[in-house]
Formats: sequence, structure tokens, C-alpha cells
Amino acid sequence: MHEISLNHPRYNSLILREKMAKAYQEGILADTALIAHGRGEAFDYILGEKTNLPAIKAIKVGVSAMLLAENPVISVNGNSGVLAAEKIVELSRLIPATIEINLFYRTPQRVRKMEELLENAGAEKILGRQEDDYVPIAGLEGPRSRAHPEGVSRADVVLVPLEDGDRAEALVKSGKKVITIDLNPLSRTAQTASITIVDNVVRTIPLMIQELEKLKEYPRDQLIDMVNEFDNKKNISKSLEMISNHFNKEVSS
Ligand code: PTJ
Repeated sequence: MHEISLNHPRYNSLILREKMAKAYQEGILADTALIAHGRGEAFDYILGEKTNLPAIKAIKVGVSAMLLAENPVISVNGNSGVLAAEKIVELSRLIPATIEINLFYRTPQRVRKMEELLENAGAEKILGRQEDDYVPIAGLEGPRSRAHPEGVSRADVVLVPLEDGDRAEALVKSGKKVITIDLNPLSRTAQTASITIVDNVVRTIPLMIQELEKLKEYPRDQLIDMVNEFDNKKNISKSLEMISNHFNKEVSS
């Protein structure tokens, strides 16, 4: 680990980088995880590194959908696990939702590391373990087609932070409500998901927990209205507007 001075202007961002680099060295992350993280950083930078109004709206709708679900599942990959394992476990307990490991670059070694990571974060029940059964998701091949029969396979609502585009699309096609957290509003995942939260997973999961505390007191009908009235495309356009405003401001200043 490198020494990072507390008063460095980009302290938080550098700490996250160190966390990711260390997790990569420990074999938890895929080879390309740091590239994905860097892409996320770039989008976060132009979004002002804060959770914007469209993201807050999508967080509320996403949490409502999870509260209304019969079988909600949180799908965890390397990046989201390393960045937010404890908060993911807390969210899963509060909803309550099942946790399932789903890796794009799946290897038995990485799955074991993910199990360890989630157990250390307090998870008691984890699906998608190496020895677990799985049912392939229609339209996908290889390890990323895996869905646990008691988890993603029978889920009605799935939270998939930083998902790959094909998988998000296949999950939507199979009739599930897909909530994603993706800093790139133009990614295929962001574009195909049912509810897209354009924000950093590090900020989003704690905010989902905060919103959950309020929303669980709401009458069911109100949650249903909120989910039904939500227009994902419109909401994503608002995030894109924030990005273009950012550039316009830079040009005119
Ligand atoms: O652990 P695995 O094997 O499942 O692999 C995970 C990665 C993320 C490497 C894999 O799914 C992948 O290659 O993803 P992509 O296609 O690069 O997509 C990652 C998306 O997440 C990009 O659109 C990034 O902008 C976005 N992203 C990166 N970091 C964050 C993020 N979104 C939210 N929060 C972040 N911290």
C-alpha cells in the first residue's frame, strides 16, 4: 500500500484505487477490473463525484421495487464486492434479499475469494458458490449464464451493480425487473435495465439503506405507484443532461 496523505485533494478516490489494487493482488478481482474501475472514475468525475437528483430518484424507485418483490436478489461481482461488501450485506438483511455471487470472469479461485469476502462482511447465506447448482439464463452461454435455482433464477427483482450488458439484457428478457448501478449512463446495462441508478456503488448502497428506513413505513400502494410511474429512459436523460451541463460550464468559464 502507498502512503496517501489525508489532505491530498483526491484522497477518497486514491484510497479506493488502493483498495482495488490490493484486492487485485489478492486474486479477488478480474484482470480487467481496474480498467472498469477507471472508466467508472472518469464518469464519476464529470458527474461531480456526488449523487445527483436523477440517481436519488432511481434509488427510491429501486428500493421500493425491492421492498415490493417476492424474491429479491442482490447479484454481487468482484468490483461491487470489493467496494461495498459490508453495505451490500446490510442491505440484503434489511430488505431482506438473497445474495448471489455472479462473476463475468468466473474461476473457482475467484468464487472462493468472493465467498470469503462476503462472509467476512457478515453474510450468512450466499448463493452462487462454486459447488452450487445452477440453471442457465436463456440467451447466455458460459459461466455468466449461471443463475442459482433459489436465487437469480426465480427472482422477480434483481439488483445487479456494474453488470455486463448481455446479462442485464437476458435478465430483462426473462421477465425480471433489473435494477442496476452504473456510472456510465450510456452503457448497455444502463440502457437496458428497468431501473438505472447512475451513481457510484460506494455511495449508492449506503443511500439505499437510508431510503429503505423511510420507505418501509410507506403504504404498499404508494410504493407501487412510485415504481409504475417511473420512466427510466427519461431519468437516464437527466443524468446525461448533467454531464453535458458539466462540459458546457467548463467551456464557458
Ligand atoms: O468480477 P467480474 O468477473 O464479474 O467482473 C466485473 C467487471 C466489472 C470487471 C465486468 O463486469 C466488466 O468488465 O464490466 P464492464 O463491462 O467494464 O462494465 C463496468 C461498468 O461499471 C462501466 O460502465 C463502468 O462505468 C461502471 N463502473 C465502474 N466502477 C463503478 C461503476 N459503476 C458504479 N460504481 C462504480 N464504482
